Amino acid sequence: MSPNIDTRLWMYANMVKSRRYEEAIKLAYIEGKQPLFNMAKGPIPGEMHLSSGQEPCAVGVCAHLRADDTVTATHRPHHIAIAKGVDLKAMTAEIFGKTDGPSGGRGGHMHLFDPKVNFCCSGIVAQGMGPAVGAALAAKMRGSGAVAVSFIGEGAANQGAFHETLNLAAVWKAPVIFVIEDNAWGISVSKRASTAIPRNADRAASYGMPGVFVADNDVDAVYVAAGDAIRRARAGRGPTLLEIETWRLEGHFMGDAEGYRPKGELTSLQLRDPIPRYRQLLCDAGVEPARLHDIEARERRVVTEPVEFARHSSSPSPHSAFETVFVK
Ligand SMILES: Cc1ncc(C[n+]2csc(CCOP(=O)(O)OP(=O)(O)O)c2C)c(N)n1
Repeated sequence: MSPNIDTRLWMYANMVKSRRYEEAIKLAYIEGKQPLFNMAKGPIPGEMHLSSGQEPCAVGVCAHLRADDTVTATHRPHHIAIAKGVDLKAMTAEIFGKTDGPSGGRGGHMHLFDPKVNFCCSGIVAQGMGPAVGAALAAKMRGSGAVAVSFIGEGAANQGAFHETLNLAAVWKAPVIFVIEDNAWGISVSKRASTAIPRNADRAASYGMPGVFVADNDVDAVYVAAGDAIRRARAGRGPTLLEIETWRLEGHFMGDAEGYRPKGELTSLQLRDPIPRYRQLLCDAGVEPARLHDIEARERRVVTEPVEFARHSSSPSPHSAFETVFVK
């Protein structure tokens, strides 16, 4: 089913929020970092994987989700967390390594969670797939009608966990949707160099589930494909594998020199930036530019407060480092 105008505006607003958020995080991240990959310096410690360009995957799927649906995401999680409705202040404090984060600053940007909306993510590639199947099986046993969605990069499709979890999800007819965000690169390794077949969606056939490919980072097409898969899961008809062609407009991580990108690739991707493209589509559909302008102004304001909150939150005391570890 195609998205109605309210859903389309929600998806646009969420994509804008996500992009403004990544821009704000990027600016804060580079403060005092010289060279850029000096992870110990500046207000945000550790690595930083930005999701700019991949927003259609997050909004097109999460537009269908309820708070009790589970989402597991990856080391590149901000766009998905935002679309799932994760508390932005707490999330930002975690990214800054501060005590107001859900893990008291110990998890950082790759290890965010929010039990209110059943969201978590992990820096370990393919890690979220098993827990997503577990959450889906629990929902099925409880009869809650909830689903689980496991977001992964295309690099994760070559992990053993991918094949094990797809198999078990199909055996159990679990209400789970596996979403591959195919940005064509696993760090600096191209998909062509790592993956035996061009379309990971074809792998679904090995596990007797539908495999659906969505081309061209197309927001509305993601919404339609995800809606079909989620309705199917809620109706008790089991899992789906969704492969979305997307692109990252930043390096693998902040400080990545991106020497592996073919000349001109980034410029051509920037020209196909999904956010201005969607804006144009909405204008062509008759949405007043002033309405889009209001949304843009509102979302720009929304990201300012969490960053200020995180900056002013306190840092954990050094001896609290041992509070959450097992010591013999
Ligand atoms: C199990 C495991 N192996 C290796 C790594 C190191 N690593 C971090 S990100 C990454 C590439 C992931 O590529 P992809 O899944 O396509 O996601 P993307 O970064 O493109 O979003 C690798 C190999 C890891 N974090 N976990």
